[in-house]
Amino acid sequence: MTEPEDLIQAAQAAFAAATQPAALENEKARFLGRGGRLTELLKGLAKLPAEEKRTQGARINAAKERIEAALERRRGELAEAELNARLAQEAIDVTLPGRRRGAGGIHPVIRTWQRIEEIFGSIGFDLADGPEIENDWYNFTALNNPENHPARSMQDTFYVDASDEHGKPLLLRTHTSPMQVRYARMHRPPIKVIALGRTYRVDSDATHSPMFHQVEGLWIDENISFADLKAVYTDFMRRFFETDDLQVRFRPSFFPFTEPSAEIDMMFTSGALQGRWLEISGAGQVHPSVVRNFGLDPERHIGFAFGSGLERLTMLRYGVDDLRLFFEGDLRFLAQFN
Ligand code: 2U9
Repeated sequence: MTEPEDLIQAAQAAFAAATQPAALENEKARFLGRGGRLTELLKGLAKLPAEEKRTQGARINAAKERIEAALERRRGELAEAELNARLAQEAIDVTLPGRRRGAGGIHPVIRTWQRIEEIFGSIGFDLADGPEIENDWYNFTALNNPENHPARSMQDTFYVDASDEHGKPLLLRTHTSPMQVRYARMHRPPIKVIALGRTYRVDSDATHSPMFHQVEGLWIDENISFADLKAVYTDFMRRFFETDDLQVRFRPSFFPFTEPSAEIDMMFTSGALQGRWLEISGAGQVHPSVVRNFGLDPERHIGFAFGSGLERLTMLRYGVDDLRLFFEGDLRFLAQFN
């Protein structure tokens, strides 16, 4: 028959061999459980004479206490080992660089917008503003665009489900010109103003987007000529592209709101794009009917205007060949401009 002291040794060895809490609890059941080895010893007491029963009972109780103490100790050791293992695994290396929140950047087209504001601001041009949802008069009629002009068709212009006070449907402005009209009706000449903003047309391919950005300039005074327009525009181009190696030419064209009208081409005389004429803007002398819509006498006041697409200017400045890249929101593209 096992001696109580041998049982202590056996339990200590079994507890030490258990390396997981679950295994330790199994060993506990084997030694201290109801059908365990200590219970077996206790059952043996019944057969003993009274005197021996007392001493043997005291030995068994002492053994039980020692085994329970050994169990507690081992539980403590395993819990500590588990904690240490977790700490080692989840250690934070405080010397690693932190994960920064990515800094946002300015969209390349908006950079162009800001540069244009700065350049024209420096030569005394004011900024016009106005709504993106316009009425027919400011977007078309005031700009000498007749009722039957194709630009007014549903295929070219986005109409809104709402009308102005004359019952005419509201629309998404097709150019920034209505801002200039609003400005010119509120100010007296000399007027030197630019208008920048989002514009909308039913158009979508590699060089057209249904939403795009324009800048337009308007200069109204008494003794100005096409030469002034050409000088201002050439100076703007040189400052925008940061080079003097650039030529500008005007070709005859047609717009309802200007007469005469011109397309403006430019050519770099150095660099990657050198030697090719590039269409960059439209321009012209403001049509007499439009000048009258400002409450001015076209015999006295001359106006010059130009208009450019900001996407086109941005594409040429950075060498981007597909306008859709500006609107896809792909950070691999956009991050290059910051
Ligand atoms: C007023 C009177 C006249 C603005 C002008 C153009 C010519 C022109 C296009 C260039 C590329 C727009 O983005 S684009 O498609 N613009 O060709 N714009 S003259 O003329 C005005 C503006 C306001 C009161």
